[in-house]
Amino acid sequence: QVEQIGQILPRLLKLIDYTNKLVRQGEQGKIVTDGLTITLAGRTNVGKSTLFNALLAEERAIVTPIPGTTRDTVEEEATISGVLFRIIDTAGLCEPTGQIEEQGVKRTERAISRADLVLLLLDGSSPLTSEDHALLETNWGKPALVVINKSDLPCKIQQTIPGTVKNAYKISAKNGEGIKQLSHGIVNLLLGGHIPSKQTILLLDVWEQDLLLRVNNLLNSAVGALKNAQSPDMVAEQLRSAHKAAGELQGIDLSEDVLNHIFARFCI
Ligand SMILES: Nc1nc2c(ncn2[C@@H]2O[C@H](COP(=O)(O)OP(=O)(O)OP(=O)(O)O)[C@@H](O)[C@H]2O)c(=O)[nH]1
Ligand SMILES: [Mg+2]
Repeated sequence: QVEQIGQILPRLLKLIDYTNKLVRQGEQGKIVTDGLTITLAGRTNVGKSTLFNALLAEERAIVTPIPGTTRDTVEEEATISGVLFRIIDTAGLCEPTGQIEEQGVKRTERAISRADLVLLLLDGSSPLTSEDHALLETNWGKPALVVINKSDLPCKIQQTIPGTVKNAYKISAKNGEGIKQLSHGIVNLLLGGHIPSKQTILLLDVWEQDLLLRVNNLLNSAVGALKNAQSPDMVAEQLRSAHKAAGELQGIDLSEDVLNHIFARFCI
């Protein structure tokens, strides 16, 4: 038995490696088809809409020096470094003073909850306000980057940014300075620098993705059970389920008879 377990374990670990790779390729496939969502957040007047336009390379959102210009979320698609992104410009996060602001803040919060990445914008040309501080202390529960805008003006904020998000990019949304570095930073953070290509992706539907994750989980459980010297029956049951799910994934309906036949020869 010990000898057989010794043989099974490396093969299972190899299979887990393989399914891990397929899961990653499936995630990349989802990114290619669905894109990733970036939400621009920050207090009013920091330059969210200007950055939004710069990322889209078009004058889509209204930009004015008047705080509170953007009242509603505005959403557009853009390709950054060959990756499809959905970028959402939002109403500045502030203490709402009326019904419009209240609705705007609610929509901003919804846009943040949908985001794969939050870009928290600060205005580097004026000292941090209590609103900036509150936003810097926010736990977004997802990847976030701090972007210090208006680098074309004299800097009025400390180099070391307080709060939970450590990576800060200096840009001028108005003249384009630092936008390239920011784009690289975004792709690095979300994709580990790997641009999904046709050769490295796997297009799976939700059902297939589910099955693949099930195979992966069951194989991991089987390995855990083997390592903890749990009953061979338990290991066999997990492997049997993993095999069945892998069969389904390939469109093969493995009936009980077929499984019994396979597992009759497969003794642990
Ligand atoms: N000098 C300078 N001004 C900028 C820059 N980015 C934005 N601005 C100016 O800052 C003001 C506010 O810009 P917006 O893009 O409207 O700011 P916002 O964060 O969308 O503001 P709200 O919609 O009110 O929340 C405008 O006058 C912009 O021209 C920049 O990089 N440099
Ligand atoms: Mg705006």
